[in-house]
Formats: sequence, structure tokens, C-alpha cells
Amino acid sequence: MKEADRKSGFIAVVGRPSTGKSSLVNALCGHKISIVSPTPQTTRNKIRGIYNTAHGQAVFLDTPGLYNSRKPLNRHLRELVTASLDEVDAVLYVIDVSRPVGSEERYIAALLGESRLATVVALNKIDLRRAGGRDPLELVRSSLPAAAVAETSAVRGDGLEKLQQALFAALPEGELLYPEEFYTDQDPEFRIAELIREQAVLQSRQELPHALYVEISDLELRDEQAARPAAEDEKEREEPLWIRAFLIVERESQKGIMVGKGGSRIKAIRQAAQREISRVFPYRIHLDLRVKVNPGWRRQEHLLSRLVR
Ligand SMILES: Nc1nc2c(ncn2[C@@H]2O[C@H](COP(=O)(O)OP(=O)(O)OP(=O)(O)O)[C@@H](O)[C@H]2O)c(=O)[nH]1
Ligand SMILES: [Mg+2]
Repeated sequence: MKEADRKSGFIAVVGRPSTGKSSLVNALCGHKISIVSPTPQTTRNKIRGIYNTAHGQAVFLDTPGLYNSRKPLNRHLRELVTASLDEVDAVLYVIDVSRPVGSEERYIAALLGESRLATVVALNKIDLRRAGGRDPLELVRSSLPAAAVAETSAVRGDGLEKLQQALFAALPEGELLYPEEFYTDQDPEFRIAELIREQAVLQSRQELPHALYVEISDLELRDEQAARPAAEDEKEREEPLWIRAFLIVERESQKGIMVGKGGSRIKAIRQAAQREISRVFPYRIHLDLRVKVNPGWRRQEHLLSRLVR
């Protein structure tokens, strides 16, 4: 392929909560870039996933699910999504076909129509039963008549090739934006905090997934083995990565829920998070995880500005 034919650009991934935006970004990029859970509003940040192909480079901005609520956290999340539309060359609009089209969906379709950005629609979760009511394709045809449409299943990997072609067709010709070996630009501390939050959300989702955030207080590579002679097995020489982190909840009563009976829940979260972190970072992971209360944190504007970005 000639250098001049290469495409590159930024693509905002937008949709209602829990439609599979992060799952699609991970499936396309082939890496765990963004955390995934069945709880709506899992993503709280504008997370960059870099997708390198023979056609060029697409940089996804995975965004929080768009949700109409006046609560301060939701307002911050919504503003982040609308601001990302100003930074991109195209949009990947993800619709969950297993849920009926409602006012939220119509609002997003209209917003994207007004943005005049090149839009590709993924009709996702085609492995599930389609919801009754208005056909989402009809909504797309009326609000976004120029949009390309691909039917996908992020969990089964269906339709990704067609989606990929449509996305690159929507991007301008251009040089690489990041070196080809990069697949994300998140710093390690942020990724680790997200992997811990994912496990905390997965294991507390009946009770308080939205009341949580994670803070890393210490991150240290301890080269304990440097003084020792080289081991036969390279694995034994893997350095330990020490992480001290806090799971922060809103109220004292939530602390007990996160800790669990005899510390069982926090232990399960810690073990699962250690496993997930070691899949991403090639170290022996030592995670010291504690629960802390920050009363009413979801109303603290300065904290929300730091957490939601
Ligand atoms: N059956 C099925 N489930 C899917 C598919 N794509 C995603 N999911 C599931 O849907 C849930 C939400 O997926 P996410 O990728 O976190 O969705 P999201 O749109 O990023 O969610 P927010 O960040 O909360 O807005 C998870 O339980 C996924 O496993 C799909 O194609 N089919
Ligand atoms: Mg997400």
C-alpha cells in the first residue's frame, strides 16, 4: 500500500450506557484497553485505544455512556462526551439492539446528526434477541442518513471486519499519530486503578458500583533480586511490582459492604485485580488494597474534575 493511501484520525466512540462501546474498542484493538462490566456507566474517562492496521491508524476515544441526569457526576461524564466530539474526525455510534429505542437513543442520534461528523453505526449485541418496537436502523436512516452501518457482536467478534472497513473509509488520509507499536497512551497508574475498579464494580454490582473510585497511593518496582545470581528460569527473576491502593466509597455504611464478611469481598477483589494487572504488566503483583470513605465524593466538583477527564 502506498504511504499516501494510509488513513489516520481520531474516532469518538459514543452511545448509551452499556451498549458495548468499550468491548468493541477492546475487540478491534486486540488488547484490554478499557474496562468492561454489565453495570451502566463503567467508563468514566476518555480512554484512547490505538488501532493499527494495514489501512492505517485509528485512534479511538472510548467515552462514558451518554445518560440524561442532573447529578454532578453524570453532568461531568456528559460534558466529557460532548467535548470529545470537538476533537475527532469521525464517530463510532454504538447501539444495543437488545434494548428498545427510547428517548435517550433519539437524543444521541439527533446530537450526532447535528454534529455533522462522519458517523459509522455499530448495531451491537446481534447475538442477543432484538428488542421489539422501533427498528434502530430506521432511526439511523432518518437522523443520520449518510452513516455507514455494521451489525456486530463484540463478545463473539462478529462483523468487526465490516466495521473496520467502514471506519477507515470515514477517516482522512494521513500519517501515523502514534508509533505503530502503541495501543494506548494511558499511564500505568491509571490503568492499574481502572483494573482494580473493574473488579470492585463486578463484585459489588448489586450494591454500590457507582459509589466507588480507586486511588493509587504507591507504585514501586522493588528490585529485590538484583543482588542474587541469575536464576535458570527467567520467570523467577520477574521483579515484584508493589501497589498500594484505596477503594474509596461515599459512606461509612458502604465500607462494610466492600470489605465483606470477615474481609471476604475485599480479598476476592484484591486477588482478581492482581490477576488482571499481571496480564497487562509482566511483573509479580503485590497489591495492598484498603477501603476508605470520602463522604459525598460524588458532589465534590474539584474531585470530579480530576476523576472524569
Ligand atoms: N451479548 C453481548 N453482550 C455484549 C456485547 N458487547 C458488550 N456486551 C456486554 O455488555 C456489557 C457492557 O459492555 P461495555 O463494553 O462495558 O459497555 P459500554 O458501552 O462501554 O458501557 P459504559 O462504559 O458503562 O457506557 C458487558 O457485560 C459486556 O460483556 C455483545 O455484542 N453481545
Ligand atoms: Mg465503557
